[in-house]
Amino acid sequence: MNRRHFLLSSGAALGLGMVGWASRASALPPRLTIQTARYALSDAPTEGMVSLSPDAPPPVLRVRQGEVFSVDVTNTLADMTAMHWHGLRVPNKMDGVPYLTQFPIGQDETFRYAFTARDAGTYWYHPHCNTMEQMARGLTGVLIVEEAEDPGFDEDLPINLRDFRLGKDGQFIDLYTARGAARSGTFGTVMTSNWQREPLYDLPAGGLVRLRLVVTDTTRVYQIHLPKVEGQVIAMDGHPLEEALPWPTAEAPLFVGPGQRVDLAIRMPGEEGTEIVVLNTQPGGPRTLARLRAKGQDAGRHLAELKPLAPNPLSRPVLDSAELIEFVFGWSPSDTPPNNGFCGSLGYTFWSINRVAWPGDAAGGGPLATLERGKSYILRLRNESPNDHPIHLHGLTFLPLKSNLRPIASNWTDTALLLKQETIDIALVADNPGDWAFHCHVIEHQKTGLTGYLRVT
Ligand SMILES: [Cu+2]
Repeated sequence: MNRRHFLLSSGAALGLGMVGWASRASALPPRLTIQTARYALSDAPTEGMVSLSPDAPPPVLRVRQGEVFSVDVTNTLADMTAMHWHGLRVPNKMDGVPYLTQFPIGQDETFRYAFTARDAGTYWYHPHCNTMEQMARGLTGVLIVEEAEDPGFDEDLPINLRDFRLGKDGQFIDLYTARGAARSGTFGTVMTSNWQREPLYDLPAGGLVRLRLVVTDTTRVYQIHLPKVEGQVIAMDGHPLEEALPWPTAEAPLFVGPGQRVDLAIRMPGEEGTEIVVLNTQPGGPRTLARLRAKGQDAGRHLAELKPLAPNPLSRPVLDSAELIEFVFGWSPSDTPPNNGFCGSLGYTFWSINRVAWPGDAAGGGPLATLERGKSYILRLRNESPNDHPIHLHGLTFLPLKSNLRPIASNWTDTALLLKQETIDIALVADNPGDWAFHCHVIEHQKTGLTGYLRVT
């Protein structure tokens, strides 16, 4: 049994990935097999889930920065699929968008994804064909690119945050509704962290912990804070912060939309047994997402001991010469019939980009815009609807510049959370050639028109 198999079977890679930094790099299985699964999300096992093993959540995948990420994705489902590596700057052919970058993966077919992990940080993976169905049934996992050098934490805890839509019997109910798709999306009924409800994690007392919160939900915008905790926001959407973000509070929680991630450095309480909580602000009062309990003797660590994370090798846009391109996200102008090829349809069209409704996961006409390789651009993203839209761009990393509604920090990201009626300017260098999907990450919006793509020539 080699180390890779040991990591997989020991549960370290399957579950939390909570192991020491040195032994953690490249805990990468050679093959991911998409399959049906059952798992006790509530009292009774839920049938008809989709995962990468028959009875466990999708594993935390880890690779070290600069190393090659290579996995064969095999599909055993009757429905087609494709795998997308959210936030990673990969060659276009490895981006996992059906029809745009590859043909969907049919039953018993395998596609090899291989690319160099250029940027360290917290990313995730999910299907981009039959996206609604397969994500809602479980297929969303955390992908971590380890820094080339040890950042000095005592523990590293990824938490995959998402809901499931289950009835009282623990079985799936309608994964979406027309009413939800036309508004904020259809919310789940069971909130989970790593597929558990309010899990409790034992972490070293007085130790420094890197908490990676990954919102893989199809709908929910989280509003996170950790009361009475000494901590720092160190990265957002994978990348180390350029502009500091305040430590979130009950009054000013951190908004993390579908597709987004936040890395927090926290110092665990020194006294063994002390518990702290990760909370989500929501109607009806704060909700506990996870509990963290101090274990062992006080390690006596201090946040000040942490060196800032090294920046990723990104090209900084030149604003003076950047070309401005405008996009408007809104209601669908007409009842465009959905036509999704083999990647599933919700059966209706509600949304559009620049008044054009995308007919499917990634089937359709020409690009929304063509960008010249190497040039800087400012994209003006205008949300003219009364709903929030986390707008995600594949293949390129951008800097938000300003909002018409609020002060926003200018930190590298792949997903801009547009609040209702908000306009955000973002800037980027078009340095990765290909056709890059550009869509809302509320999957019901994505699947009912709010999708398109940008071409970098
Ligand atoms: Cu949306």
